Amino acid sequence: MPAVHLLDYAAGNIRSLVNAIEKLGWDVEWIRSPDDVAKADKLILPGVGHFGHCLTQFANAGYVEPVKAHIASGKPFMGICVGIQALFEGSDEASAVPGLGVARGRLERFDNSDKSVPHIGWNSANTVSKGPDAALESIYGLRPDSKYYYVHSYAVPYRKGELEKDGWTVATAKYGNEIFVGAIARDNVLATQFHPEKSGAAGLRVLKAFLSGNKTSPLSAASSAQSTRGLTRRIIACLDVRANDAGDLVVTKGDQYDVREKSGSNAVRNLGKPVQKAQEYYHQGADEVTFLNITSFRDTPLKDLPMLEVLRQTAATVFVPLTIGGGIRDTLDPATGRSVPALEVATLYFQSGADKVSIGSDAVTAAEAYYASKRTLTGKTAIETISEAYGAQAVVVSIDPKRVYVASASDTTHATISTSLPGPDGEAHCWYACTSQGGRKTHDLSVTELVRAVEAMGAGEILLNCIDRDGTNSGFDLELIRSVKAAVKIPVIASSGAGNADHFAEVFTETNVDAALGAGMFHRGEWTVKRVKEVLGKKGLDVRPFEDEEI
Ligand code: 1PR
Repeated sequence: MPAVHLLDYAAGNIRSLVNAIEKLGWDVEWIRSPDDVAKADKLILPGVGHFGHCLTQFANAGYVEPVKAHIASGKPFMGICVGIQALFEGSDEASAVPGLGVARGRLERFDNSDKSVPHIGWNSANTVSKGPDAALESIYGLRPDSKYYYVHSYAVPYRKGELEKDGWTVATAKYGNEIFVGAIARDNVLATQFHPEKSGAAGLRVLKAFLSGNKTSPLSAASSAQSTRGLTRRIIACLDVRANDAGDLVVTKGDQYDVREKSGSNAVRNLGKPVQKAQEYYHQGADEVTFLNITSFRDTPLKDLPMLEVLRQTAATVFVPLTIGGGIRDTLDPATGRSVPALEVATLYFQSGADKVSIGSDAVTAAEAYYASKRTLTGKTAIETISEAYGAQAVVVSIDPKRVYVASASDTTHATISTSLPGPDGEAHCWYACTSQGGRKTHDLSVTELVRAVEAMGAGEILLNCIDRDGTNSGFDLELIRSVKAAVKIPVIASSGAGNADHFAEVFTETNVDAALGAGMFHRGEWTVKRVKEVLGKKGLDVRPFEDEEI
């Protein structure tokens, strides 16, 4: 098998990149010291997380000159995410840390006054160039009508002509009103701000073009039509997973968190095998897949080796972002009695192929401690340690709120909303209480307090469930979603209650939520992700175009 060299300088979680390269039939060889760089023919510089941490590690390990020499030698070079950022002169994320200066420009933080930051999701990489005979060509397989997966808070603002003046071909994307650099290419260099390894067929095509040295290829007139240049509406398929009574891991789904059959057997509802289901949703066009290991609050996930295997098999075949939740907290290894920090548990998940981890119960405990200590950040919580090590984009907080009705706002110390869905006794006000342990324990902490605390701790995204709506097929709780969106700047995923495509359309038009998630309607085969997206497209909502070609 041909080989590509990957530079290993401890820059976050790159398991997904290795999976994608192997899927394309290439071997990965690691560069673990500066002397190894000269051995590489094709070199990839990955990197996830914080510019300052990555570039400092990179420089301290002695890679700056050997990598510059590789680029200058004309041998193929690809930078991904922090790998493209490294090529520029610097970043506002760590102003004192220099980049390699191969390309002119600096990274700036996205303006969050009108949109969520980080920028997470599927966006464009628009570029069309003309070949020698004026025919349209795609650069490294990039197509203007495709969408690619981005996750970052800093980007190089696009200023027309500046990079082009130095010979770069530039692919751009638009977030809100900001146009930024999505990818650049010149001679032997290709670099992408998006993650090709997590961008489905469109991304694998780019990676393959780099690996096989196909810098340009003909572009059909249809593919050269620029898609709407913004972020698309993200649809996430969620798999609640647990062991059934026979001990096998199954995808399950209940209503209001009760996953047992209501009649007869009282068995755990079995809706399929986790890996197979995840693959199905990937091929239907799901923008992300989330696994929630719903009983791991009882046991440590260190005992859950089958779950890690599920993740491994899924990550080797599913090339969109994978999130895993359940049991991410400081824990005890039952085999040795050793205490294992949450960061280590998360690392186990990342090494098995997760791109993000989702923290539930532990976030509630951490938020309570945060308020009890007058908003002190200890740096020791699961959210803080994982966010510090892997970047905020890798930390999702999953919330399981429940409505608490009150007759009047003065009946509680919590901030209430006036609701259009009155309570059982006609109560016109409510607040949302956080729960933990799969809804078993209710806390005197409101969902808005929780999200503000976890945003301060460094969470990158909120997965907003709703116990009242879970499994009801009655649509998302728009009032809950609006109140959480108003409280934080990080992206929010709406969850619980989706029963048809119109519910997705409703949540995207009636709120400014960033993504929406469905479970039961997909598991029961009532809807495919593809059909949901078709309906959204017809309603004028921008979704990622369906691409399922074998690469
Ligand atoms: O607390 O860190 O160990 O994480 C446990 C995780 O498991 C939490 O994210 C929690 O939300 C989840 N969980 C625990 N018990 C259940 C249960 O159902 N008994 N599932 C559970 C949460 C909610 C969503 C569901 C949506 C959409 N399920 O995952 O998929 O409600 O469903 P729908 O579209 O069918 O309405 P920790």
